[in-house]
Amino acid sequence: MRMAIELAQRGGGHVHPNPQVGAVIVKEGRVIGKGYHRSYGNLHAEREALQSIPEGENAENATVYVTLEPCCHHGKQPPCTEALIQAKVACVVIGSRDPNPLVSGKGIEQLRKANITVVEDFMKEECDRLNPVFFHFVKTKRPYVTMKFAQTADGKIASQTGNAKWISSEKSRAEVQKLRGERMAILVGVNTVLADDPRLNCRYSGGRDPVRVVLDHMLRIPMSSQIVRSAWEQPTIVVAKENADAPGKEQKTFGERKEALETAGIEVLVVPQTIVHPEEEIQFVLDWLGTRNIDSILVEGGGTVNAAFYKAQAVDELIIYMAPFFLGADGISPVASLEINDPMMAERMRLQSATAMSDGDVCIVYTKRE
Ligand code: AOF
Ligand code: ZN
Repeated sequence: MRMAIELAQRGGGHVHPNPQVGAVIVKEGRVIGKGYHRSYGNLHAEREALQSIPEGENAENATVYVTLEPCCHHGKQPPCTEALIQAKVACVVIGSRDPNPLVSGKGIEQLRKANITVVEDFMKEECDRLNPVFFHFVKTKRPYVTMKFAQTADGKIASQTGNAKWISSEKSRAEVQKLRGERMAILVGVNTVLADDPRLNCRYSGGRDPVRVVLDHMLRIPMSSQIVRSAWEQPTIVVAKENADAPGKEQKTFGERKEALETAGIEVLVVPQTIVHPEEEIQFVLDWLGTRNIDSILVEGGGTVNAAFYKAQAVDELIIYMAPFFLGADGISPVASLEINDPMMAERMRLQSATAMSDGDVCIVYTKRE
């Protein structure tokens, strides 16, 4: 199964929105076939493994280790259960269950009906870790939320002047670019756009640019910002609030600003007035993104947005790059006010990994406790 997991990982970044899956076929104590799901729409792991068996050998009476319950439906590919039954394997050892309602449990049932021994939940936790986004999205129809920030060892993301450059090391920053390519969308608040004028693309070779989502109640995003200027090349959604009106010098009405953004290639989602709390709004936006088949988002703050996501209990994964220096009490915190008086009341996350990066940085990954 460990070998199957390693194989599955090779599909990372290529199979989305399908899961990463690996399969290994063992007969008389020898591995005779190996396969993994290589790219979206292509052969599933089980058929890849069956096809890899050398001539003169076959899978009759073999044991198949597969990281995910074999599918039993016709999608872009024919059912894997059929291939396994036809090959006359004796036993199938499964890691994760497939939450896809078209499969869930039915794949196992079909194999058992064909007198194949099925072992379930084998190294389930390790296998589940291959596909957090897939599992989450199939079950909830909402994107898997990864929040990420780079902070100092005393928990600050910028100096008091707002300078957030050069907190984390080069290697840490390269990892973030890679992550942007792996998530379908990236979300920030308009204050981040006003402060940094980011492009929010993926500058990792081979990675694709995420859809950009900007939370911007009053449509304050400047027409001259990099995001607006590149909206035709990289899909962009601006989330506004019904009847929110902008202060300031700009004389244009909300409707006029909305139209100008739409003309520039931006989709404007207007949150209805009936939604009052920021937490409710987060849930509304996540539901809406889900209907657009956006299965994953990377939340890159700032503090107000981070606080709203945390309060809404909408953070599925938290990635912190911690750098080995202080900025002190006058530095800026990654999360705006949460009004938590009793630490016992705060939602605690589960440590998944802590990895040493370069130049003294540590990458910490937390996941939501279910
Ligand atoms: C497997 N092995 O390698 C994968 C599976 O459209 P299709 O035919 O590619 O089907 C996609 C669904 O099949 C996917 O949502 C998941 O339930 C299952 N993926 N199953 O047995 C694989 N990639
Ligand atoms: Zn399949």
